[in-house]
Amino acid sequence: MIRYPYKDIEFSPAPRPKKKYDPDFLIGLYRSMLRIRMIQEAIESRYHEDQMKSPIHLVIGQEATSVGVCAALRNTDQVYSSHRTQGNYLAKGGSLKAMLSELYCRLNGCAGSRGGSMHLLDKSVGYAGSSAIVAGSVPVTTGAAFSAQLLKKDQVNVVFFGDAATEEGAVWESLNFAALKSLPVIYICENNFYSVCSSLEVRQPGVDIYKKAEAFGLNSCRIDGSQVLHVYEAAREAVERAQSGGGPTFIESVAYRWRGHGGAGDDSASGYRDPEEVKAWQEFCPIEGLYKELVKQKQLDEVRKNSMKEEIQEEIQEAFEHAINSPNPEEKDLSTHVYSD
Ligand SMILES: Cc1ncc(C[n+]2csc(CCOP(=O)(O)OP(=O)(O)O)c2C)c(N)n1
Repeated sequence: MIRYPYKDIEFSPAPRPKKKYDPDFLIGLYRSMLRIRMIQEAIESRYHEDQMKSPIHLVIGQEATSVGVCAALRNTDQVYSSHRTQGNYLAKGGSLKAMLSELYCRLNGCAGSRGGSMHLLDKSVGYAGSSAIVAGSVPVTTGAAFSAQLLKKDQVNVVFFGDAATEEGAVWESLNFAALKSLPVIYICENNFYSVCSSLEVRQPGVDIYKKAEAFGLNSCRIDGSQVLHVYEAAREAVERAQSGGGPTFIESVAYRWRGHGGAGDDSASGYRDPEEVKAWQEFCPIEGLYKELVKQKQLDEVRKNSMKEEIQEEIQEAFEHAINSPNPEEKDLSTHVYSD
């Protein structure tokens, strides 16, 4: 079966983008998505060198969800995530140098070389952490939201996870508790239709994910995750709800994963999805889509785009050099951060 873009997918009445935004804001969204894409491509192009001693899960195709959500957050709001964490981390402002050092397992990596790509964190920007355990961060974020509520902290707590996480009981227990206590938490389900290489319809009966969340008493919506402004508006409304004591929100953001589940390149040749399907979804590029819109509005052109790309390229080059030239952990570091009674 080929899952053609948007066939049989209905979006719920979610908040619509406004007619007018500040041009700098829009260009900022574009740049942020472009930067994530270029970082992902740079990692991918060097992965075969086998110097990054970490599994990677690229987010190419899914950038708009990270960027749209994080644009609605403040530095003090806390974000948690899953194995596919790089886009979320970068969009929240996580340090690129520290992320690349982590991928190269260097001592100055953001998790001190202990975590690799699936365990990124940068507390200085409110990126509280990510976990390789599918759905693992969902109860943790729910607990953080409960703590924020009890301590009367003005803090919104957000967790990103994939569609397969909704096959774990921990998600539904969390949603139940969050709705019961009206917690300041936002659940972002990045639905890319696949769990490694199992398609959604062989894993779940045909009930829309966001409707299940609705049944637990949460404000829920399904949005087009390749349209950054749709994502931003849904997140903004959810943030306002959380801040005003209105409780949790569940956002199902549909966006296709262009690369394989893990590692570099596409893995469609293994037969679990048709390359034609991948090609069809690539027609709906979140970055190209916004670029065309901004050109139409005369807010961006080829020259500015190219100079943006050059600037980002320089930053990436510098960050790779920093990571590669950083010290490796030594034997004496083995027990640092290890606690036992
Ligand atoms: C509890 C648990 N079960 C299984 C795995 C193995 N595993 C790693 S990623 C993954 C698929 C996750 O799919 P999804 O949550 O939809 O996220 P995506 O990879 O599509 O972004 C699985 C089953 C795991 N890491 N943790």
